[in-house]
Amino acid sequence: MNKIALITGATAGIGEETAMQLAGEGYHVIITGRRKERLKKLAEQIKSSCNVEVLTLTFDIRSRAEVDEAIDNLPKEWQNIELLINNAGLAAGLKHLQEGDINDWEQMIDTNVKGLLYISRKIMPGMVARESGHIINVSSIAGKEVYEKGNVYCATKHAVEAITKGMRLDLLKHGIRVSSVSPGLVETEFSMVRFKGDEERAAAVYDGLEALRAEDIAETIVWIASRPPHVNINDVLITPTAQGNSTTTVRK
Ligand code: NDP
Ligand code: 8X3
Repeated sequence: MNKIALITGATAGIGEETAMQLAGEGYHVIITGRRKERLKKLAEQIKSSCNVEVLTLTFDIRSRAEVDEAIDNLPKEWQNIELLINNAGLAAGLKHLQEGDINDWEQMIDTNVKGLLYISRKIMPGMVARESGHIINVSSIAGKEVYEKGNVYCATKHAVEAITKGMRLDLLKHGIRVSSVSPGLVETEFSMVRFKGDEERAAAVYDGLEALRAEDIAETIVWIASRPPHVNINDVLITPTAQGNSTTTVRK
């Protein structure tokens, strides 16, 4: 029987590629995000190339009510989610704390921390009841290091690291695996979002080095998910070869 995976933030970048690769591995996929048209397009793409079912759920993960409604109304055949990929997230702005935009801070905390918790809280009880499941959180090198002006984004990813460890301990006795993947620079829409559509500034982030691609992270997620049941990959830190750390050591 095909397993079910739910991927948050599947309208772009790492989440979109992960949904495609998991579908390629035979998972029925629930793809989520705010942009309905993109979800529809991805669903069509997956259905045309993989013999799996796809369900789209459009919601803003910052809204507890929207998350609850989406998960509470899952059709019966979609309720046994085996794999949860907590990927939806963003960086908004890059400023010294003393000049930071508080709306940006709230957006990052609400999405990267509270949103991840909202959806996990809805899905974990089913996994516990079935004594089966795997949660993979997309953290970041920013969850391990702090770089100048990265302050609040780094704080949210440090929180993801703590939540991942907490989940692992709390779910241990139920046989549920909890992992995280922590990427360095990946060329997605991430920097366009961070710099609010400033294409030049976004492109400059990846200029002169070969960044990771969404595929690289998706492959890692698929690998983590496909280990034998007695193996839990706790964390994979993955950077471009040209990136030493998340601060200034980028070889160009
Ligand atoms: P993208 O901007 O390409 O994709 C982000 C995804 O998150 C989109 O599908 C977006 O969907 C979704 N999302 C954002 N806000 C919300 C929201 N409020 N509600 C629901 N979905 C939301 O970025 P990436 O693919 O790069 O990022 C994916 C994850 O990887 C993030 O958690 C990011 O922090 C992390 N990461 C990225 C790195 C990078 O260098 N790119 C490095 C390390 C970690 P929509 O807008 O349709 O709602
Ligand atoms: C994204 C990686 O280093 O640009 O999480 O913050 S970084």
